[in-house]
Amino acid sequence: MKKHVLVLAMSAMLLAACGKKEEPVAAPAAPAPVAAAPAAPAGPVLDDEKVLNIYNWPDYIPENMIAEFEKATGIKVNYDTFETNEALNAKLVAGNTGYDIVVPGTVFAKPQIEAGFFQPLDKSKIPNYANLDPSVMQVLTKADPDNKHLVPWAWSFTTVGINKTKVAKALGNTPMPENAWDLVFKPEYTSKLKSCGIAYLDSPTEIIPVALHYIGKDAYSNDPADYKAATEMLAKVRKDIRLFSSTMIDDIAGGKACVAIGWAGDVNIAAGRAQENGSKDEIEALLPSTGALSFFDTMAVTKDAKHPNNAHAFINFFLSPESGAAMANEMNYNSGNKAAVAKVDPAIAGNKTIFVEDAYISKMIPPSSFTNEAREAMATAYNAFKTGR
Ligand code: SPD
Repeated sequence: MKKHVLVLAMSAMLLAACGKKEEPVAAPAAPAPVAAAPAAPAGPVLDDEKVLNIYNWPDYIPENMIAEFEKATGIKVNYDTFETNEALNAKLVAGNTGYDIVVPGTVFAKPQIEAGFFQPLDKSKIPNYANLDPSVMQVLTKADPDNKHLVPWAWSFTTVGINKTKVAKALGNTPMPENAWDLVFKPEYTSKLKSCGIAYLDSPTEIIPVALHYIGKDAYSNDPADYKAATEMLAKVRKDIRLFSSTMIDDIAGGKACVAIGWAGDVNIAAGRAQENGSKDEIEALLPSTGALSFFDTMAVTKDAKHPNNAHAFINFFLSPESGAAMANEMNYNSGNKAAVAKVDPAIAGNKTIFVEDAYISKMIPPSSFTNEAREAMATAYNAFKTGR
């Protein structure tokens, strides 16, 4: 990766040097020739049809980003959303998605790349690729060896989010546990917190891995026997779970849930939304003592994209320092864009659940992936737990 950054930097230096050398040649001595037209600034290569179809998670893009891209390029963006990796995967497996860019998590992207769902990126059309954080690109190689198909959209971690005010009231004299996962997995706590609402993300590949981690197993185990052990633990708290949610931000901000298994970025969004709605309650994403599960969502261009050039133009736009900073400042997500960091608001840059400190990063469980068979077994185990069977 470092080599790649170096090569890009060196090419840029070479180009700059070449430009300087050419200047005297372009200013010839008399007799004056017909003046050459000034070179137009090289813009991105676009497709004839000025359209781009994007499929992404909800609440995951700064408010004006699409409008700004449309204004800069004349491309009309159609933007749809999905709520789980499973939903996106089902679309990709069915084929002919109609989307040019999709945003899978790396846990799913590995088998998706292997299945040939994405085309390799043409990095010559993404000059802002050089802004990416090499350490993030290194993590992506687990799903995408050689970084051929994916660039980061954002990363964060799956954790426990709480409405501190409501949780303190519901727990009464019981002190907060040392390990925040106890709040959502240990009957001693869930039996008290059910009064103010416990919510789980509604997806097998979100809940089973954190449950596996809680019972001391590999969060990315491909062994169905481990799923059985995880759902045995989960069955003990099933009656206390109020919601299996795909609208977590509103559920926390609106008071339907006081504790949730959710994504740190969304919990931070919920905190801001509750404040906007006039709530004085403190909402926060916790850093469990045993670690949280980091995740990386990525952009990929579908293999049959009808607008691949427009897709590359959007990826380049997204990888600008301004877009990266907007992802942090507005959406509370770290986009893995190193050049953006200097433009991030100090309050956001100091939020340890957005810009996670190295000491906690080393505690986090990095993403891995599941085989298709394991995912099926996991879905069966999860559905049995959810329906209380
Ligand atoms: N607001 C949308 C956040 C998207 C999060 N994707 C999470 C994937 C984790 N496995």
